[in-house]
Amino acid sequence: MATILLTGFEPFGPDAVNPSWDAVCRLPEVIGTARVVRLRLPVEYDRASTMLAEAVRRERPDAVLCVGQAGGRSAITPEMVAINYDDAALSDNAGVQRSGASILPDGPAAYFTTLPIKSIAHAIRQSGAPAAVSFTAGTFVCNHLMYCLLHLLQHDFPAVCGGFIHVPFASAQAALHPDAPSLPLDTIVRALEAAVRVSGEYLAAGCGERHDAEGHVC
Ligand code: PCA
Repeated sequence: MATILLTGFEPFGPDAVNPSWDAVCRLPEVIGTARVVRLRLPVEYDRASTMLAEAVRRERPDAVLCVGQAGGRSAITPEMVAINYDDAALSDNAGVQRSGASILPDGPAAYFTTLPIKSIAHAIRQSGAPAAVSFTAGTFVCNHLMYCLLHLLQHDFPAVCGGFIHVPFASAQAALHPDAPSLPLDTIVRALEAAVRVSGEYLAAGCGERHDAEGHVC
């Protein structure tokens, strides 16, 4: 059985909750062909990526799927790419603010996800939630974590797949963000369950690209 390491974040900014962790917590321990191992991460550039690297070395997962909140988005968005750039007006939870800093000065400009995000987005929509592939994970802690994860995997664990999914606000946050879209937490949980199921199937199939009837990657 494959092991998938799933991470979510603690709350940050004005929010008392973060639906990424709240949803990850509610997932069952076994989903399809995969066993789920969970990790709650701080919203801190450096500590989040260090804790994730430690967990990858400890747990030896077959895939790593990190989840974060993207307030203002209306859909669940598997991320295509992480860029080598930290830049946010908001400070992280350790009080660190970064303006246009490279994550790794000698690292590549970007890393692409190694999870089948088109299939994941499709499966999420079938679970009843809106989903779309995203081509920016932002320039705050989530992008930083995804970049550091994919760098670690490429260099030290090339057989391990990695990716990131942003989720909208949960309905419980709507009072604090009346003009932003939100989804019921149950819907986010079902969506992540679908994402893990597809990732497990992808691992079980040997990580080959999937193609639809017309030969397009899906
Ligand atoms: N979202 C932030 C960081 C933590 C989280 O859940 C982001 O999108 O960078």
